[in-house]
Amino acid sequence: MKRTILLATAATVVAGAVAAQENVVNVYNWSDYIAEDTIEKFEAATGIKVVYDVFDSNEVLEAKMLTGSSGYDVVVPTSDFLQRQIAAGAYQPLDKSKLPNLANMDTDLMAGAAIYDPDNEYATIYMWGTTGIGYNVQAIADRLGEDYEVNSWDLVFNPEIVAKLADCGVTMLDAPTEIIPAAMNYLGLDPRSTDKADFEAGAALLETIRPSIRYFHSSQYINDLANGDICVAVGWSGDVFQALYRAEEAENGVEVGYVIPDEGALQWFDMMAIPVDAPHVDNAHTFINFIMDAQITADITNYVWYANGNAASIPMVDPDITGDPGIFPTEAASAKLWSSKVYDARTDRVVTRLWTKVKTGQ
Ligand code: SPD
Repeated sequence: MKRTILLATAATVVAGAVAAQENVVNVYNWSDYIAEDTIEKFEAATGIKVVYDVFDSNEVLEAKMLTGSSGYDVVVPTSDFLQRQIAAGAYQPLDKSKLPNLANMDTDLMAGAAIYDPDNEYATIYMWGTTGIGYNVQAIADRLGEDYEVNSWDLVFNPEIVAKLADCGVTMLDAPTEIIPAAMNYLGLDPRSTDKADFEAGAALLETIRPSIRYFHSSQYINDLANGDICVAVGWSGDVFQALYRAEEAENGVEVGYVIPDEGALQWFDMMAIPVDAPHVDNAHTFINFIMDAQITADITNYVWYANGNAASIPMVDPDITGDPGIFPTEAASAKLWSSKVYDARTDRVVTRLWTKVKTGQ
């Protein structure tokens, strides 16, 4: 009898340990994309431990999603990549009965995201933004004159202009599906075109300016802009604002600006989704619902300077952020934004091959 009780106790302890071990949620999000206290607050509110990893490229996330068995419970693909991954069976439908905070979401923005995910069946908006130009105000004035107005893609795509900036450091995202269409748009072509000749024209322009580009990378530019180590970065809106904020905090005299060029820019949505083989599906829903809490989303926007899709959070967002046209574009600027086209496998191969050539010259 005593032995049975002992065994039962041991079994209970082991079961408890497994349960405790299992009470986790594995999250894979973009770098520099969450408030400093979000995870802490989630763990305190739910008792669920968060294992948090980061990436800075949709291609890296996509490789993991298409291979499967990533071990992640919540991931954050951009909407065009999401669509392709949904088609490949990488995600499971959201159980909306477990997401009461969906009621907080902005219906117009969710309708925009539904173009990629009909009825928002698989994902909800995390943050959204634009791909524009971050720049060091003084470095540009020194090289192009005090009166030069930074309002055009000329700054990076006009070979003569960008050559004058090469010495202070011009960088671009390592994001072929964003940079090649931006070059196409500059040439007067449709940035959503999937015509091979249009991609080739965009890539040819990029090859022309390649000697003036210091690097292609999708996260290093935040600190480099903030420290004055580079002077221009084609980058994501909130990341450039983080650079601006870091420079202000460092009081290092660097003034950073962000512009959505007059010719237009890419607007994108980053979406929270649950991989089809997620090990902790309930916890994934608890996490997504927590993020959609109005105050939690407002805290994230206030920290990372990205616009969000949570209408209920907006009154709690710093008016300097809601009022900044670089973060919440004006109507006139919005009219010129384009959304990503989803590429099929063949188009994707064309873009990848051209991108390799742009970056390596081969
Ligand atoms: N540091 C967070 C960056 C988030 C960028 N999302 C990618 C958008 C791609 N179009």
